[in-house]
Amino acid sequence: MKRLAFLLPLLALAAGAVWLAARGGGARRAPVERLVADMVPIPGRDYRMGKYEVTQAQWEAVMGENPSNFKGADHPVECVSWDDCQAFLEKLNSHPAARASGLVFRLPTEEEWETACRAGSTNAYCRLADGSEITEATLGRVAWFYENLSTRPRWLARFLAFAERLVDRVREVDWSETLSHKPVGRKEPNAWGLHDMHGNVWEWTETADVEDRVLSGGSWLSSAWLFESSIRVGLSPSGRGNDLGFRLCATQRPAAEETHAESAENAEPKPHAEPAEGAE
Ligand SMILES: [Ca+2]
Repeated sequence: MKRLAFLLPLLALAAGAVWLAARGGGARRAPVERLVADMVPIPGRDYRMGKYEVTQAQWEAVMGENPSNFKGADHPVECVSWDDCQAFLEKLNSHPAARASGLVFRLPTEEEWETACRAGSTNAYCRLADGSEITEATLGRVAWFYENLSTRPRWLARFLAFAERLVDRVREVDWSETLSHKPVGRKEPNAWGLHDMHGNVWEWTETADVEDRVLSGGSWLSSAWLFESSIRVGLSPSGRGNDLGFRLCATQRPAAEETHAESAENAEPKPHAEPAEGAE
């Protein structure tokens, strides 16, 4: 019996390790591979949209640094200008994981972004997988915004802060207690499986507005009316802010380009190639 009692703490430790592994989702994919795998086909259209806003871990994996003000590996990257996004896209498109996917990555146009956000809804906000449509009253189901970031009672906030610190220490994850954007994918997705289209961080689009570029979706600092799918704001392409991020859009690489790239990679010099029949 004494021997069994000695084993109990070890069993508890093993159970804890199993729980932590399960909570971490098992094997994790590398950030860029994850980014490429998370492109969701948009029904009836020829493009895909990122399931989540681009995260800080993903940005850092491509660019080698993280410019975000509020740090968190699985939070959306922010403080990235439209120009910065172009540099990111150029590097991403030459990454082996991106090339292997056969996709070309870019920013969505304003129209592509709005279609993806609505997921079939014709009202101000998105449609959910169950067919219901989000209203201003139910926006908290899908969006992080300033009014719903700080609704925890003080005692609960203190308890959660303690629990979060404990989990951070064990898993070495940065769970910021500061009011800011949240890790991507914590809110319900829209009917097409896209998270955080409303809120968290504004998202750069490809669309130009005179000399500005259009941002969509509202952010953690916005009020609910700015979350309407059709609301757009313009900002200089060099503008940055801790509530400005982006999400990827991708289209299939043209077959001719793929074949050309493949044949260029596999091409071997053939100095003694026979001329084709009939050729001079
Ligand atoms: Ca967003």
